[in-house]
Amino acid sequence: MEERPLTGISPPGRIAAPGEGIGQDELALSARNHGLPLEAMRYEVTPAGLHYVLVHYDIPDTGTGTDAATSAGTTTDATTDPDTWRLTLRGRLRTPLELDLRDLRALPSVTHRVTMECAGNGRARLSPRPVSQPWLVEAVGTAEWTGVPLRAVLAEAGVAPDAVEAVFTGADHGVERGVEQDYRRSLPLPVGEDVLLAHTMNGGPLPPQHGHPLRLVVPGWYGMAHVKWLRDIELVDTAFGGYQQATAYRYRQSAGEPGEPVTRIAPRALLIPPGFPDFMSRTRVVGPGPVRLAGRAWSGHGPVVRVELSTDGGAGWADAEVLPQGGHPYAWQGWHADWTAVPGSHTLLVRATDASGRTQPLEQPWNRGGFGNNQAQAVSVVCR
Ligand SMILES: Nc1nc2c(c(=O)[nH]1)N[C@H]1C(S)=C(S)[C@@H](COP(=O)(O)O)O[C@H]1N2
Ligand SMILES: [Mo]
Repeated sequence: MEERPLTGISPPGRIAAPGEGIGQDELALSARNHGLPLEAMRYEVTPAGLHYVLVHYDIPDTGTGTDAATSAGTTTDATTDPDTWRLTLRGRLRTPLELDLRDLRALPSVTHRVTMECAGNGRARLSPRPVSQPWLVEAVGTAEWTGVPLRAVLAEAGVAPDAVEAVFTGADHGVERGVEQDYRRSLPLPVGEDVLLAHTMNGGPLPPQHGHPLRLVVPGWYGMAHVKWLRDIELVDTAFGGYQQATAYRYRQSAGEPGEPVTRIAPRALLIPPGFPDFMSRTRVVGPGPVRLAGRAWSGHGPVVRVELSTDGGAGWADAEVLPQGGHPYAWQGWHADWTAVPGSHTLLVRATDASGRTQPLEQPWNRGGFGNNQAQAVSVVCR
C-alpha cells in the first residue's frame, strides 16, 4: 500500500535531555532487537541465532522458516509452498515477472559472506542521545547468504532505459512518526553485481527474524538496505521518496534539513572481550602476564588495512596484526595483538583504518538520527 498519515499514536522524534537515562520505550526496543554477544565474534561466520536482529515493526507471518527451506519444493509449509509465496517485479520493465520460491531456487545461485551492521550501532553512546533503538556497539553479525544475483533477474525482466531506481517492499507493516507504511527502501540502478535475493542463511532456511523466505542482501551497506521478507520489486523513473529513504536514514544536524543518505558502512574494529566479565559492569578481568587480544574489523569502503590498539587509554598506539580477507571481500577480518598485563585498571582502545583512508574517530561527531557512529571502542579491564 501507499504510505499514508496515521496520527495520534507516534511520538515525535526526540533527543534525550542532558542526563536523561534510557527509558521504557528504548528498553522495549532493545528487548526485541538483540545484539551480537561480543564473545561470538570468535566465530568467523556468526551462528544464525547469535546474529544481531533489528525489526522496525513485527516479524510478519511468513511461515516458521525453521523446517521449511531445506526441503525445497517438498514442504507443505504454507509460505514456502511455491503456490503461496510470490515475489513480484513490476514498473519500468519490459516483462513484469512473478516468481515463486521454486523459480528462484532453480536459478543459478551464489554465496557471499557478508558482515552486516545496523546504521544505528553506537547510538546509545551519543551525547545528547537520539531516542531510538539504543545500541552500544553490538549491532553486527556475519552470515553466509546464498541467493540469486538481483542483476540476473532484472536482466531477464529487461530494465527500461528510463528506470533510475529499484524499490524493495517487505511483507511487514507498521506506523512510524505518523506515517503508516510497508517497510520499503530503494537502491539506485544499476545495482551492484553483488546484490542478492537471498533464500539461504548459513546453509539453511532464513529464520523468521532474518527475513524468511527471501531478503535483499546489499554487501557493504548498512543494515537498513537489506530489505527482509521481500515480496515486491518496482522499477521507477523518479527517485523514491518514501519514509525509510527520505525521512529516516539521513545524516542530519537539525530536523528540518534534507541531510545526506546513509549508505555504506564506516570502518570499525571490535575486541573479543578478553578474560572474564563482571556480571553488571561488564568490566573484564585478566591475570598478569601475556594476554592475546583479538577481534574483528570491517568496512563497507574496502578492506581494513590497519588496526591500532592502545592499552593505556589512548596515550600510545601500536599496530595489531590484521588478517587478509581470504576470498571474502564483504566480511570482517580477524586481527590480534599481544599485551603483557600488569596489575591495575586499564582501558583498551581499538580502531580500524580501511583502504579508502577512512578511520575511526576517538570522539564521535554527532548527528540527529544517531547513524554511522564508529567511535573507537574502549574496553575496561582489571588485571588482578
Ligand atoms: N522488511 C524489513 N526489512 C528490514 C528491516 C525491517 O524492519 N523490515 N530492518 C532493517 C534494518 S534497520 C536492519 S539493521 C537489518 C537487520 O537485519 P537482521 O535483523 O537480519 O540482522 O534489516 C533491515 N531490513
Ligand atoms: Mo538498522
